[in-house]
Amino acid sequence: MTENAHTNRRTFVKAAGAGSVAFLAGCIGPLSESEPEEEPEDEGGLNPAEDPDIETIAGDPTDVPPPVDWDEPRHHELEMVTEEYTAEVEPGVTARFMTFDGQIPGPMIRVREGDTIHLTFDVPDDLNVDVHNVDFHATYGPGGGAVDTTIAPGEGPVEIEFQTKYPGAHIYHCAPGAHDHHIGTGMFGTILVEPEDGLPEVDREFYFGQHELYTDGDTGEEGHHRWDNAGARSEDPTYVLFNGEMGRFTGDGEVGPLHAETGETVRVFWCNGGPNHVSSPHPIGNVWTRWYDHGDVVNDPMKWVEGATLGAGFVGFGDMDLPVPGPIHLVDHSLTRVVQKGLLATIDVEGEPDEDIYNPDP
Ligand SMILES: [Cu+2]
Repeated sequence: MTENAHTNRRTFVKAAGAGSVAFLAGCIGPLSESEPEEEPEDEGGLNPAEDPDIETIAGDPTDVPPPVDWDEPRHHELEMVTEEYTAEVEPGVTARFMTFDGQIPGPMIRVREGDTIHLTFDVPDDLNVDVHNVDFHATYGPGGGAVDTTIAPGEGPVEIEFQTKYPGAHIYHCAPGAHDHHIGTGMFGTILVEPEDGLPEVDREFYFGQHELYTDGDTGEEGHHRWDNAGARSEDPTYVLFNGEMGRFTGDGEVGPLHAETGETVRVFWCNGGPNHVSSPHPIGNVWTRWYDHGDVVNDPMKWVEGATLGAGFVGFGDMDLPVPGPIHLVDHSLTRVVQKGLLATIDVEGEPDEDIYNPDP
């Protein structure tokens, strides 16, 4: 995508004809043309972990486009490519992921109310085995664009154009029929449509995608995990993750905690891909000074709330003040998902203590 709407994506292919598979994307439609994955047979264990074909599937939470700085409607060229990869969920555990642009969540898109987006969408046959599309909750139109972007590998690219008529933080996701499989393994992201007057300024912004991974293995069981339709039907995920990888942004993780400083204000975009579970976003050791419930940027945000309910398939976001140092743990307060299924990220706040506010040794 050009201009400020989107940050750092790859190279893409030129436009061609449109896909023709019609269905009720955005609702429950008929199954995609690809075969549903077979139910795994219980043979007493998983296959060995596979060699990952990407270093990580996790998007960088600091990779957030800058705030809108224009005050007239603008045109954006947006290019999106779907990419399927085997990657590690945690050491010794691999799974097959489906993504927009090779990362979970898909890249954050940031535009202004009234802007126009020209999307070129492709499903290259060397990176995909399944049919994909994209449903933007930020636009009017059949399936949010999914009806006209549905293509099999090698069939594209396709193009659509849409206007962002209403503001808010919205999700985009794949909706091919097997919505749950494609979203659960990574095909979702955020499109933020800023209101005409913009949003309050903050010092740092972070972007996370929560999702459920349903597999034929147990949590932590070494080997290659395959998508499990039975687990999805009972809505009993093996993992609940930020960005497709367990603990990547914690004290134990590959990257470690994210950084902020006392005195700053930070914003967290929380994209709950689902596909099924309502989230209860909470910052342990802090509070949402402002919480933009379900991405509502028109009404006054909620104030000083410890958490909120965030439906599956929606985006909320919150701002925090950082008066004292220490870790802030981002959790879904349905805490089994945190302590047993992998959902945790940490922001380490560094700076001077304020013992009037918090004194660890009075
Ligand atoms: Cu898909």
